[in-house]
Amino acid sequence: MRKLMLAGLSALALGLAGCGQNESEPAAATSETADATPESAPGITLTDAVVRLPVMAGSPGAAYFTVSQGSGAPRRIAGVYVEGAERAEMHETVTANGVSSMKPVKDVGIEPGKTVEFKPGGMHVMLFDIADTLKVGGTTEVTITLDNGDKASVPARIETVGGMSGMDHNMSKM
Ligand SMILES: [Cu+2]
Repeated sequence: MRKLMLAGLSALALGLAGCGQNESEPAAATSETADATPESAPGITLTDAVVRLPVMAGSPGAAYFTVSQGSGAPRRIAGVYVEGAERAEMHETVTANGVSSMKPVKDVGIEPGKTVEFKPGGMHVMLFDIADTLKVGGTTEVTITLDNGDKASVPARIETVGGMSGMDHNMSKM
């Protein structure tokens, strides 16, 4: 066995990194003292979390939620994790010359007194490789990680792309 195998592996890793390198991002997060409680970032409130499953299995899904910061220094959301999704990327929908497209964003700023919404047509989270354990009508958990390493989690309702009551998806099935 030569280096071929290694080369293959790193090519795979690159492929997986795709458009968002969030995962292996060194970020600004220097490891804090061990007594910090990372699971509940002080002053951070996460609400209205929804995970939308793709209509076609294997396609990306999306996650939406609202973040507000009540106190503390301005922070950046450095990463998002959705239980049941292999990978989550923060994206922003941009419209130029009447054409909308989306691009990955590395981090998203928050500050006290300000509310940031992740929603369709704006900032959103794209979900890749979604486990089939996530079912419409169920719940999962969305966790954000801040640039200082603090985290905040919230339960998210699971819907289809049709969302609300739109489309003709049978919610009781599955
Ligand atoms: Cu997107």
